[in-house]
Amino acid sequence: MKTIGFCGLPNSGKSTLLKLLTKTETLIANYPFTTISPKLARGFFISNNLLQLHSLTKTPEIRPAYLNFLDVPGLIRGSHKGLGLGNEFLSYLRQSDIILEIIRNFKREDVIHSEGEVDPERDILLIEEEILQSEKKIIEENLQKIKRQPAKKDLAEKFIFILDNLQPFKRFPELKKDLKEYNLLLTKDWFLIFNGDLKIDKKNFENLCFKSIYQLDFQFELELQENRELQKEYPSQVNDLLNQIKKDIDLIEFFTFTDEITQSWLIERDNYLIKSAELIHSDFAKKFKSAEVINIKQFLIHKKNWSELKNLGLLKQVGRDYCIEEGDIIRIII
Ligand SMILES: Nc1nc2c(ncn2[C@@H]2O[C@H](COP(=O)(O)OP(=O)(O)OP(=O)(O)O)[C@@H](O)[C@H]2O)c(=O)[nH]1
Ligand SMILES: [Mg+2]
Repeated sequence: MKTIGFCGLPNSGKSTLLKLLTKTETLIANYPFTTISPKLARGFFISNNLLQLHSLTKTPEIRPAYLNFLDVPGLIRGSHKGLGLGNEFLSYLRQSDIILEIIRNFKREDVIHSEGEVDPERDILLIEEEILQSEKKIIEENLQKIKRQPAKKDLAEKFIFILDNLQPFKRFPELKKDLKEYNLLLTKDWFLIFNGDLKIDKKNFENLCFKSIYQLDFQFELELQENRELQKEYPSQVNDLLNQIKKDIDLIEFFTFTDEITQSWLIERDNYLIKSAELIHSDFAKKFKSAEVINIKQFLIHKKNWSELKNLGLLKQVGRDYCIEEGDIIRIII
């Protein structure tokens, strides 16, 4: 499952977002470096489709798909040189598949900003500078190690290409596969979220390196989660955010159900059915014979059980290289 790592300055709201998305208890406080070790938690993705499907299957258990979120200590000026919890922080972040940069966009006197005033643009530049310096160091060290190995010539060329083209907000997603074992932050997909209620024009940040830019008032959402009265007036935007992230990282949702469990899954778009079989159970992939598929839209229209749908010829019989579509309900035959 994909892991989304949070990158941001201290007190930008990383742990607050983790709590919002994953509903796990975590230490949130108005002083820098509240978080001193990484924390991984699951953000469950409870879609309307899953709930509607469950209302028909009525299984005792419902198990939603999830994304992993990784909260890490804050980054500060000089992190790449090891200041604060710098190096550690960056190595944790490298373990994530995707980076979500969190930028403070709220004023609060009692919450210290490590740079003084609230200034999103300055913070984005600062984080970028730290990331660039840190990546440069890692690439140079690795290049040094492999320089005299003729077998690693290709790899060395790739490192040199990055060093030659290094500039703020430049990313190298095309090298992600070739440099996989190095887990470089510069080959990952980056997303940005502004936390708070101050006015901001997202358009000003569109041409940097972020695949999508979001905005949410974390503190307000947290209060909303705990206050039923407030919920009547203001619908929460947390689920919308999860949905948007899912879409932007190009995942699709599919479903399975047995007599016991109704379950949703997230998988990368354009994947073969056999990949989903692996995800569900490694045995399913090994013993795979064929599969029956119906899209949830049709399932909700007909409201019939599986064998009735089969008799009516509404189930598609597919093989291992069927390409899974958003909303497919799948039954694997082994
Ligand atoms: N007003 C306001 N306060 C917020 C918001 N988000 C977070 N805070 C407050 O800011 C403080 C820091 O939030 P955290 O989530 O702990 O920040 P962090 O980025 O995890 O900080 P470190 O772990 O120190 O790196 C807490 O007191 C939060 O209540 C917001 O949207 N608005
Ligand atoms: Mg924290």
